[in-house]
Amino acid sequence: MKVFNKIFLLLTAAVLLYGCGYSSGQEAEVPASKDLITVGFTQVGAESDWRLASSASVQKALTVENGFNLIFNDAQQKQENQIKAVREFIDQNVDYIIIDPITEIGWESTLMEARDAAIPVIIVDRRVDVQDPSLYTAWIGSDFKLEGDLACGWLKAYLDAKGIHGRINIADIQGTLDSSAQLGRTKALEEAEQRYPNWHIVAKESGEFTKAKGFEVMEKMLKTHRDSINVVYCENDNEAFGAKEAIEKTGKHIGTDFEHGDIMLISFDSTRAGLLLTQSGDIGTNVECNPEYGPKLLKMIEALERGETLIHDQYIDEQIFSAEPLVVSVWTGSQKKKVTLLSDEIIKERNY
Ligand code: GZL
Repeated sequence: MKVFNKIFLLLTAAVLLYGCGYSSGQEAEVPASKDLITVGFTQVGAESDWRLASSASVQKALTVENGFNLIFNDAQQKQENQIKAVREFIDQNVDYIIIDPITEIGWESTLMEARDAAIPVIIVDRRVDVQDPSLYTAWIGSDFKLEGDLACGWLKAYLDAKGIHGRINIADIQGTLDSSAQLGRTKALEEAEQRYPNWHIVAKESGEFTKAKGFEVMEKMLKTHRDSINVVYCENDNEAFGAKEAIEKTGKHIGTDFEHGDIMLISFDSTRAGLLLTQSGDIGTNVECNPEYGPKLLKMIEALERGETLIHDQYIDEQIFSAEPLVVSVWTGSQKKKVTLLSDEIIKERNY
């Protein structure tokens, strides 16, 4: 713990205690001046249900009770805000910096500044694209290309099982451009289009991982492509919620009966609301993107405090969900993954 932090914390505790009305003479439990680990965390923003769950997971884990002083920064989906926050963390001489990078590029100099200040950096969820990976101590996140391969593998298996071999027109509502999640999920769809001659991506635009933008982009796509869209590949649930509203506004039906003009949604994140739409059949398949990083980050920092070395890159485990019994497993081109058939219990357990 840096001296600055100790003084800062004791002053903060004193202000908080006074402000919390401990003037009643009640001996307050001043947080033991135990050596709290100060962590600066710059989060992408609050753009989606997934993001809110990711923030809650970290805030629930890195608590004073667990020995942490968490400084949380919401970058509001602007990389310049994240870079500014990292520099402030460095000025405050925090013990660790955690970054969930909005986009992969543009991190070299900021990470060098943290290294020069001898502050370990952990990258979480999305990735940074830097020449020298030793600029950060560890990364833990999702395999976004695999997520996309799972979604495309499921669609292929479903179409085959239904005997649908004709032209399939796909609209891709992408995530935040240049984010790892968008890059991986889009790449998987583009590769699938190359692999399957009857698949055609007829529209592609960023819905910025939000419901509002998803609605706007879907409306525009429907105006341009009218009845020719069969599948909408939504790169997260909030976009799917917006797309569903836009489709239903035109009077079109969401489902898998393409011959009669149905439009099928595919989505990512597997939030509770997303899984409910998957259970109802509005979303054909929903690929999980696990936001529960808090406990893992806590363990990683505790290991570093013990002087241990971390595995540099760790993937977080994720599933693929559907309510469609026709597809029991998916071949992604490199691995076979069992499809989790949705149940009320699974949805009840989903807390975000
Ligand atoms: C993926 C994460 C994405 C989610 C979106 O790990 O970065 O960002 O899929 C979120 O919901 O906005």
